[in-house]
Amino acid sequence: AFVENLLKHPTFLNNEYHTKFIDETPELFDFKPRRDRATKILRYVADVTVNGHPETEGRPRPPAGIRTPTPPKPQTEAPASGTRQILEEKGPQGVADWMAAQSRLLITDTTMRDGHQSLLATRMRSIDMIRVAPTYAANMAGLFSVECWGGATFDVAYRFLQECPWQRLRDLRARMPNLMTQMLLRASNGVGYTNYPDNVVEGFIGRAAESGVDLFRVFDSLNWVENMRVAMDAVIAAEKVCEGTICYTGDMADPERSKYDRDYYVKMGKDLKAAGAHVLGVKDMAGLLKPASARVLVTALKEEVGLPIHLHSHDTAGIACATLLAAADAGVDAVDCAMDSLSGNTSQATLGTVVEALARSERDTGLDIAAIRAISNYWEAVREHYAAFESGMQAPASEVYLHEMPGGQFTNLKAQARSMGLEERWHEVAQTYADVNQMFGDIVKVTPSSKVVGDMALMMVSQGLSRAEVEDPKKDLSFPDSVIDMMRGALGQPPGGWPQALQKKILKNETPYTDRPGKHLDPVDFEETRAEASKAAGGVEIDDEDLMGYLMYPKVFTDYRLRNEEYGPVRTLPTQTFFYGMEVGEEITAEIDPGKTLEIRLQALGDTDEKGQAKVFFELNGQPRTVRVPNRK
Ligand code: BTN
Ligand code: 3PY
Ligand code: ZN
Repeated sequence: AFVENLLKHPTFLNNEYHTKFIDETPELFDFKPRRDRATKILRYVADVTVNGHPETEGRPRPPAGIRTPTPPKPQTEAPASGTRQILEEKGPQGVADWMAAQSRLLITDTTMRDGHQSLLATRMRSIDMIRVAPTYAANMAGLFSVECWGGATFDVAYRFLQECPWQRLRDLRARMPNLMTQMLLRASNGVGYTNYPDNVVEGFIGRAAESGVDLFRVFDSLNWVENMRVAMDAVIAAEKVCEGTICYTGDMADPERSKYDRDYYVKMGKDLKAAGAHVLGVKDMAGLLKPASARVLVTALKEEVGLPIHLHSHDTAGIACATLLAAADAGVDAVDCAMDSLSGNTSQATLGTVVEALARSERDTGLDIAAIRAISNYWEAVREHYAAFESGMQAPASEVYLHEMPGGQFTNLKAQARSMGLEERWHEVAQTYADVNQMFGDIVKVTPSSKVVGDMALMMVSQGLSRAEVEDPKKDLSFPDSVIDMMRGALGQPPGGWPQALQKKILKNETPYTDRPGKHLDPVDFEETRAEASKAAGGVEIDDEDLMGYLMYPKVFTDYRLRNEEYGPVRTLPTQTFFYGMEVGEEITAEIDPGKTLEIRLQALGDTDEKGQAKVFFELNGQPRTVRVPNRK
């Protein structure tokens, strides 16, 4: 540890040291006893075994004796070439041209991103994805793309799963060399909840492209194309596929909701094309697009915009398959589905069902249904490990047409309502969410604007406030910070601007801005920030991926790195062990480096001493090891 401190001391690094340097630099002797990674992992396992994991405490448990699932075998060692090769050989425009030339319906598998984001609170761990990735490459080479990064997965990986999202990306990329990886990017909001400075958005995208993202689905939470350009330009500069995306909201067929009609979407599609999109995304984040409207919308966009179209929907109302099939009939190029066992309800349409429905038709997907079933069976077994994060949603519901909550928000907001003691009043929350939307001027609701609507709705229900009371200029109220920021213009501008009377009430005498939020944010000095991040995380080295993690989520990243020093590479533990620890007599393996495997056996749980330390007896690669951890029970 002393040598380690010495080697990274700036004076030493700058060659400014002299013979007295060591005597005059007492901080070189500030070190905790250094533990190796195996010891750190044992401490983690011991801690969770004795104390439980805070995230699964009090939640439903997987069945006793549950085993780590085995992925189906890859059918070949040399996966057939796929869309990734098209991107490498012909570039992003080559991918778009290839899409347009296909008669089959192209399919994106969203299981590893939106599927578990919408069903399991984004809690799926990398190891469960990485183990099946070679099977995807070998047996699903005909997929258009695998959505496996972005959205909420970035933050949740650091915050709740104690793992590095970048490593997940690199590991998946390496194991699926023939498939395009896809990420969901919230344009200037990156993978966060607020606009970031332009150079952070650009830096983040450049890094993501280097680390393995092939296709970027870029959307703005208010459908403001002006606020998407920085992100789209960066994707284009990285020579990756830029899917400029329209968020679908409201009901195109309803003349009362004429703000978001056919012409609105066509205009936005044209604007995205002019901004350089290679592919046009249609993101129906709440599952509001009805089959008849899908037909009208796809036809209009195909005719008037002319880009290949990639449709994303949610099955919250139980209608997503019908919507995708209608879109397929109208000529949509690609659609999003989740593997059967992680599909339905707030997740995507059922992949195997769409494949079967189109088999032997003009739009036959060409995917192997037996391979799909085998992979779905794997995900079914994986899903059992995440029982603690199931939402309890028992059936699809048409109520989504009332509240219009995105699939990824629905279960989260429900959990938030539960934690505020409002579970019994859920349907009231849903109605209030709809009222808030109207009060805000009928806006697109998707991360982060959806969170603002949710914050306001929860406040109103918990304080018993009606829309009329909130709007009453004479009634003094303190609004949630997220609402104040949005009214300031910090997320950008919705079509037609914010309702002025409400905006005035919320901002009092402050003048809102109406130009791009990025214009008001100074560029970040990356090297200064790197030093700051290193200091915050206890002097560790901060590489470019870490730096982007810190820029998106300073506190979340710092806490992750500090815990990493304590617990080591816990991402290599089986999921059951990570969330529940071990049973006496159980044996597990954890591959901490390629070829370096720890065999861990829990021998016994010992007593807790007078200092509150519990003794835990392991065998590590056949050698006895005793670990002491604080007993907090
Ligand atoms: C978290 O901090 O919420 C998640 C990271 C893991 C924390 C570990 S789990 C074992 C130990 N017990 C705790 O309460 N925290 C750590
Ligand atoms: C996200 O931004 O995470 C979403 O899934 C939006 O639908
Ligand atoms: Zn979605």
